[in-house]
Formats: sequence, structure tokens, C-alpha cells
Amino acid sequence: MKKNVITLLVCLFVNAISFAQTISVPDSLMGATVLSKRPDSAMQKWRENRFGQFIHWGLYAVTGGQWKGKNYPTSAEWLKVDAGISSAEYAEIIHQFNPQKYNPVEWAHMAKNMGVKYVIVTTKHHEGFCLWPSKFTDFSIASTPYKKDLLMPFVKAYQKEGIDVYFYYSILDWHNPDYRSVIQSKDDQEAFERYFVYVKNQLKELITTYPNIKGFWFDGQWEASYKRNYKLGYELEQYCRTLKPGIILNNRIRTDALGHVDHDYNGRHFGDFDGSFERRLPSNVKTLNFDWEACMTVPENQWGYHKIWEGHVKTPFEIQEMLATCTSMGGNFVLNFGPQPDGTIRAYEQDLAKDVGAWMRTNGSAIYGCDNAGLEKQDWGYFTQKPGDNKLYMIVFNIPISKALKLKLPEKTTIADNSLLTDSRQMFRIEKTYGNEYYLHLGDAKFTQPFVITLQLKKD
Ligand code: 2OX
Repeated sequence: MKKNVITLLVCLFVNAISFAQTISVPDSLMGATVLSKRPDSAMQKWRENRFGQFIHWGLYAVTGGQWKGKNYPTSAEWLKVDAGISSAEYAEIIHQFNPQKYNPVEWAHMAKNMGVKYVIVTTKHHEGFCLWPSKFTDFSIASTPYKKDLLMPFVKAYQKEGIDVYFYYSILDWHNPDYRSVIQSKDDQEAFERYFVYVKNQLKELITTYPNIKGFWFDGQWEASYKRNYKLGYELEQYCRTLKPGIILNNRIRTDALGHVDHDYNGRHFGDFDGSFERRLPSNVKTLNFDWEACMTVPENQWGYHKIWEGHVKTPFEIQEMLATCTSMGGNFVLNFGPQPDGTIRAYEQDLAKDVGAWMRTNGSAIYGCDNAGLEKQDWGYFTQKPGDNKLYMIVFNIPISKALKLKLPEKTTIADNSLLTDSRQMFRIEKTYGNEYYLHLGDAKFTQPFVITLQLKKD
């Protein structure tokens, strides 16, 4: 017992040291502070999670992309700006927000079944409306006909399912009268500084009320006012790290002295990971030397609920492939949901979650805890590998007419064994072609879904 305690203390200490060494003081231009992958266990967990859920929920769910009889096809959470709604008029929507069918236990259950290991929820989007009853504003759930806190039952339900909770928080705020997009006078600067006290108060309130959340996901950091106040941005990073040691922060937390967003003047991401891949995946299939995350919408460019989905809507296969792509490049993938104004989730999103979840239950071991395998990408799909493991996963999306999958293995490596992940009795014929190249022959095997083949590797 005593030995366990000592081991635990040593682990905590080593963890704290390695963590502290990773976060440095910024240079004079307020560049990035995390210059390599954070080795501590919190960040390790983030990395192993690989698959997350995004939730965009706020007053924009009520309007659903329409205003005064007009439809705005790609405006959900951006409707206020896109439809030119005044702040006074927009604020009135609060009286219609009444999600009587909200059941976060069902949401969390759906998320768990989909296979996500973490969730990011919009506590406050650009509109400024707060899902929790904040002490620092009336523009919150407390002023709606619903009245009750939405966030506490959400956090509890997700954490009960073992899903890590992260809070999205927008720095940009269309409601707070002290917020400024640009600073043109001393008064503007004073107002912006007052707004910043509000931000810090709210973040402290969130951390104090929900102490078990894992981190913040900032957004709306690109306006001139915040760039000009880059020192406040750095102060914010420090503040968050002091509020909760080990907290995980995305790169939208701040800018540098030259006004760079996402990445500093040297191309290094701010925060603990590069979260700038919004509705796109990195195109370069190489081992990226930093942690990153891509977030994706199901319909075209909109994150909140929209009554009408126009244009392409993504299918489960596309989502599975994006997740596999991200894992194979050493990054996380986050899929967005925009709940409806009554608190339910639209049928298409529920079905998608079910399909992706079914696939993850049988193929998830090629995703969770996996990373870039250090191999060249092949046309049939994606290689992944758990760090330090001699097992290689092939996630197959495209079967060639020849039914022969090309493999290029590292020098001095042979394939000791292979099988279908979902059926270890199903093995495939391996043919050596030349050098360290092989064909894996699928033969007559029939597939209706993307599938995973495991290769047991052996050093010569
Ligand atoms: C706007 C201008 C330039 C670059 C990005 C944006 N942007 C970001 N627009 N919307 C966003 C928000 N980020 C996503 C995660 C959603 O919350 C979206 O509203």
C-alpha cells in the first residue's frame, strides 16, 4: 500500500515536471508557449480519445436559420449578423427559448453509443447567450421561460458516461455592451478591458462550478480589438493555467504581438493543440510534430440548428473516413451536432450517430489510442498504429479492381500474421512483390462497410 502511494507521488511529480518543462514563457513577440507535444497524462488522454462531439446550442436554435419569413441557407449561429438583426431584437429571442424535451441523459447516451470520448459544448457562442445561469449577466438560461440550468445536468450526464467535457467559450460577444470589435478611442479600450474582466469572471465561474471539466475551447479571437490587446490574451492563457493546472486549451485562445491568429509569427500553434482545422482536414499526410484536432459539420457551413439543410449532407461513410484520416495523421476528429429548440436532436443526426457508433464498436481499436504509423499512405485507405505496438491497422475504404492491396513496409520488417479485425479466422494471402513491398489479396471476401485488417509485424 505504502509502495503504491510512493509510486503515485513519484508519478505525479514526474508528470508535473515534464508538464512544466513543456510550457515556456513566450518570447518578446508573445509567441507560442507549448513548443512540443505535452507529455502529461491529461494531454495523453486527450490524444488517445481521438473522437469527440461538438454541441452548438443557443438562441440560434429557435430561429433555425430563418428571420421574418426569410431563409438564410448557411446561417444558423451567424444569423444575427447575416440577417442584420439588431441586438435589441435578437435579445428578445430569449423569451422563446424553452427546450421542454431537453434530456441530456439521452444526449450523453447517444454520444456514448456513437463512440466519442469527449464533448465540447458551447457555453457561450458569439451571440453572448449563456447556457448556464451566470452571476455576471442576465443574458442566460435563467432569463428564459425554461429557467433551469442546462449545463449542470449536461456535464453530469456526459461525465457519468465517461465522456470528458470541454467548454467552448467565444471571446467575440455580440451582446455585451462593453465588447468592441475595434478600438478607436480611450473609451473603447476601457470598455474592452471591462469586458475582459467579465470574461475572466465567467471562466472562473465555469471552472469553479464545473471543476471536473478538462479544458476550454476558445473561438472568436480574430477581431482587431483582441489582436491589439494581445497582452490580455497572454494574460488569459496564464489565468486559465493558474485556475486549473493541467487544463487543456485550444490555439484560438490568443494572438501574438503581430496579430497572428491560430499560429504565431513562427508558424507554431498557440495553446496546447492546433484546432484551426475547421471544416477541413490537413492535406499533408506526414507525421505532424504537434497535437491537432479537426472539427466538422454534418451539413454545409453551419454549426447551430437550421430548419432546412440545403446542399450536401455528410454520410456515415464520409464521417468514418474523416475520423480514420485524422487518426492516421495523428490528430483528433470532432463531429458537430446542432440540437433543436425543443431540446431534441434531429433524426438524421441520431441515425448518423448510430451508424458511426456501430462501426466504432467493431473497428474502434484501429482509432482509439492510435497514431500515425510512419508509413506512406496507400490508395486503399489508412494505416494506424498504437505507439510502441508491433501491430499495424489497415483501415480499408477503397477496394481496387484487382482485390490486391499494396503494402509498403519499413525495411527489415516482415508480416508474421494477418486477419480481419472483426473476425480473427479471416486471414488473407500475402504475396511479396519486391523489396519490402507486398500484396494482400482480399480474394472472394465480401464487404459492405469499411473494414480493418491487422498485420502482426516482425523484425527480421
Ligand atoms: C469567421 C471568420 C473567419 C474565420 C472563421 C470564422 N468563423 C468561425 N466563423 N464561424 C466560426 C465559428 N467557429 C466554429 C467552431 C463555429 O462555432 C462557428 O460559428
